[in-house]
Amino acid sequence: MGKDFKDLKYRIQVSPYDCTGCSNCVDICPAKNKAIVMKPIEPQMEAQKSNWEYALTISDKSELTNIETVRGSQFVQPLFEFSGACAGCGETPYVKLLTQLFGDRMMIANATGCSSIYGGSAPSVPYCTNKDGKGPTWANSLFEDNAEFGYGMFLGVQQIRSKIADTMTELLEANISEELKSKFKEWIEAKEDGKLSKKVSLDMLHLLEENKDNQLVNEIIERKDFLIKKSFWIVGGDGWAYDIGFGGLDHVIASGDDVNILVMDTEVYSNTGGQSSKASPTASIAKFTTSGKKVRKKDLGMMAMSYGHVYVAQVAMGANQNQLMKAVKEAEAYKGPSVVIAYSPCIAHGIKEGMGKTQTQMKKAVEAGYWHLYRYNPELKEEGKNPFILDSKEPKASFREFLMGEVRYASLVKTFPEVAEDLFVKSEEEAKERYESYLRLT
Ligand SMILES: Cc1ncc(C[n+]2csc(CCOP(=O)(O)OP(=O)(O)O)c2C)c(N)n1
Ligand code: SF4
Ligand code: SF4
Repeated sequence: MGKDFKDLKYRIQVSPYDCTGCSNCVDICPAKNKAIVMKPIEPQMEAQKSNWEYALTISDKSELTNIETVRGSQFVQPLFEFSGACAGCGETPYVKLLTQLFGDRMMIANATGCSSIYGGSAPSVPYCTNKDGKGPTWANSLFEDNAEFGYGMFLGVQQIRSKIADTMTELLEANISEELKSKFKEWIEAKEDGKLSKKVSLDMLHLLEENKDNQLVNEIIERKDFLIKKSFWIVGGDGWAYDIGFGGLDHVIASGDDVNILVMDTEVYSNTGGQSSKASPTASIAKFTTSGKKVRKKDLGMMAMSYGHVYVAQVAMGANQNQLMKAVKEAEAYKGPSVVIAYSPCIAHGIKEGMGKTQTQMKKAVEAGYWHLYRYNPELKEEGKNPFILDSKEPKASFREFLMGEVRYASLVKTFPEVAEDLFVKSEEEAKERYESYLRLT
């Protein structure tokens, strides 16, 4: 288990009540002899019941390790669990990871789409709290204004936190304990740093209580939920980000403010049954483009990069977990707007090998040059370095084979054979052009 977990035992315990049976965990288990295997639900339901209940009594041990690694992050309690998404959904693992890294100080603005439905189907919600009662703040807005909605949340919190800073500055001249004054100074310094503001804020709480006779200290106590820097995440699908909510997304990234945007790109409007969006690539079949899409996929990342001040990354969990980890950490730490575009296989793709292979399908997409991994970090520019890092290797696998592995492409051969070949060639050429355009930035 490594030095950090010395003398401890490790077990992966699946919840028999909530496992959807997608089989991705088994598919991607890297051990030679799989550490986890699929078995029929009966009699596992009965057999695993008491194991699961016991597992729930075990305390979180994540403080023993560095949680900002792929391995370490998975020891943290997810604050998003057991959603109602389809088995094997490519979107949900990204949301889960975000809550493991930032969940206790996260504010989420969720665009309408699959993520708002599996994220909040009343009366149950998959978002939960940790042992300290902390968890993500979550709200869903309209499909057309989610970026603005999230930005409003950001501005509101920013206003409250500036008020706290003003009150602390005023209190530096008041008759309160010197210890509290020095904590105020520390907080003002650490205010915009997620980890540091958490530490200083927690250390300050008992001092605030001890000085609560002071009216201004009381005003800070009233706003204590805002002492820790929030991690703002504006999330949604490609229909929202590339299409109907794009104007708002553009407005928000142009602001230069510190918000993070996660676009889960299923390349269709998934929640309403798979309509074509501006993220759908050439030749793909979707509703409104049943004879294959004639126009190329929009390059949202490139558009965001054109500002120069926006952190942009394209990721695919199943293709490179380390790159995803780096991108998410960098995006969150960056003091301006960040856009992370995450490839998300979906039932709408008709993956021939099934939804148990969604993680593997992401890997195939990258190896075939269908999807590209990169990070654009404006901070590197300030250090005199190239801000663009292409994380994908030169594609070597067959592009056509990748397309033929999904019904959204393969069925075009049967339904519109006269256009299929030309559209497949066009799609491949466009993907190559896209790769070359990234290569030129390196
Ligand atoms: C203005 C508006 N148009 C249409 C809809 C209907 N609608 C709800 S979710 C959705 C699709 C969402 O697609 P996407 O953003 O790609 O997210 P996904 O479901 O793929 O995660 C649509 C069209 C709506 N809610 N509001
Ligand atoms: S990855 Fe799929 S099969 Fe494995 S535990 Fe999770 S839901 Fe169950
Ligand atoms: S329709 Fe697609 S994006 Fe929506 S929950 Fe199912 S697999 Fe996930």
